[in-house]
Amino acid sequence: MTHTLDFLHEAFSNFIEGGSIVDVEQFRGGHINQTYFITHEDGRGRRRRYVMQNMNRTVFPRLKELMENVIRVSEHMHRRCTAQEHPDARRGYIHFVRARDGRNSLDSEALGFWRLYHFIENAVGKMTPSSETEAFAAGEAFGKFQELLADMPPPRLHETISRFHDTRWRYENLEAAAAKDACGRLAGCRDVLDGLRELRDAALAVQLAAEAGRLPERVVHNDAKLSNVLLDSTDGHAVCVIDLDTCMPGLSLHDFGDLMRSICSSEDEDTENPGRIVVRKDMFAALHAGYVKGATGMLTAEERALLPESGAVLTLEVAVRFLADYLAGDVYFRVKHPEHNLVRARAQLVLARKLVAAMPELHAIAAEQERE
Ligand code: GN1
Ligand code: MG
Repeated sequence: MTHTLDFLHEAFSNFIEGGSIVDVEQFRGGHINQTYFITHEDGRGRRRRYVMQNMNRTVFPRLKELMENVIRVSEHMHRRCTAQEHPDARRGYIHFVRARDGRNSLDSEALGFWRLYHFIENAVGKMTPSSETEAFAAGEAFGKFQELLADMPPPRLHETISRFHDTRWRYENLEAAAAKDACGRLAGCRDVLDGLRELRDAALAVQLAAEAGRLPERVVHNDAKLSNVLLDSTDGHAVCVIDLDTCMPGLSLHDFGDLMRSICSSEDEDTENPGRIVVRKDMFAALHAGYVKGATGMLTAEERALLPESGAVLTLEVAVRFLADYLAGDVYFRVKHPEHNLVRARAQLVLARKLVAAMPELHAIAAEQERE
């Protein structure tokens, strides 16, 4: 475990008084924060599970603003789910637990920055979908998520990480990291760097449309991979969109593109065998249908026209970020071994190439659904 049990007990006791912690499990997913599942038993023998997270201050320098955003988003989701008499409303939003001093998190010099929320029972996050039903459910959940947030009252959400989906800037950072070659790793990854350079035009498709004023700003999730929507363990329906840390003003296509990246690939994000990657067109069809249904008429014709392209855009953007981090010495994404970021970048580059090659077919699928 990254933190000692004593340390975790102390952090937890800032939120919940009394009772005892009966189990702690570290969550192995996520590239940024440290996440623990805590089972607590209160004085009357009642057990409850919580998620306790230690937030990464380097990646999220504006944690106070981040917490304001996620609480506003989850409260708005709660209101909208309740108003719509959503059948599973109780599990449809993240329920944060306030610290005992009334704040929404614990910010301590000694312990770090922590937050706590209720564990959502009987639901799972998946890396790759097992069926078209799951792809549809995930698409619908994120479409609905964007639609539910469309009437969020002002003010605009804080931009907690600036230039998060500024693809051109991500490329500039990669070039700067390659020029610096801080760890002497460039020689071992030139093929990936060249491959990413070749696809730069495809990577800029969404940004250019936005800069031309053709895409509306919306409140979006910005990290809409499949594992960030929990699916019911019994029947697979989408229960809750989680990991709201990057919820910010952005483009609908940023979410759809990330969904494509995680759902339309036959392999994991960090596969060591990128040659095996196949673009799952069946999954794309299900995802596209679910997303458009969930967004219930909110999307403009220009947004809909770029949905297929957004998958390659987001895949390239994250590949560029993985490679830049590899060159800089793994300072941003958590890695399991020294070559991990390079493995991720290579896999995502291969996926992007295959998405670009499949573009005519993806457009044909989307067009057919538009006609129905
Ligand atoms: C990071 O930590 P996680 O897995 O939720 C990253 C995303 C990337 C993703 C790649 C704040 O998200 O932007 O798309 O890894 N989050 C941040 O899997 O940079
Ligand atoms: Mg995230």
